[in-house]
Amino acid sequence: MVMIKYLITYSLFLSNFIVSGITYEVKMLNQGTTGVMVFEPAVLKINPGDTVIFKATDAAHNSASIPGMLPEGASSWDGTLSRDISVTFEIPGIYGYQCTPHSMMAMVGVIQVGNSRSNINNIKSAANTFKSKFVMNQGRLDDYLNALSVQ
Ligand SMILES: [Cu+2]
Repeated sequence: MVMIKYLITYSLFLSNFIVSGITYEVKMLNQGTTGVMVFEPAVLKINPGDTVIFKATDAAHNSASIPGMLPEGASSWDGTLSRDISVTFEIPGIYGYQCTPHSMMAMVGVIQVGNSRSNINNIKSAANTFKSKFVMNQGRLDDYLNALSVQ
């Protein structure tokens, strides 16, 4: 009887684990190892069903999806300043996001969900428009997208 209980508990644990996916943390920082006003890590490859918690490690940052830098059918998100936000990614493809008040400083990040790169051309064209407003770190978004393609 104890053994059966154990097995049931164990299989419930396993199915929870599979359904809920893996949780990653991305810190929102004034100063990171690669520069100022950064997400860390800014480049992530995850699986569908995984969750990313954007941590308000430093204040006055948020995480918000960039219009035009989402796979078709994916939901946008727009975090509150200085608050953690948890986003679960179900739809495969490439996502670009920003910190709204520091987007001019290229405080951006990219996430690839699954192996689908079907929206890479849309992402690149949106990135070209978006990066024209950067006043510093002009190469960051391109570097991140390139880093994603070799992962
Ligand atoms: Cu910021």
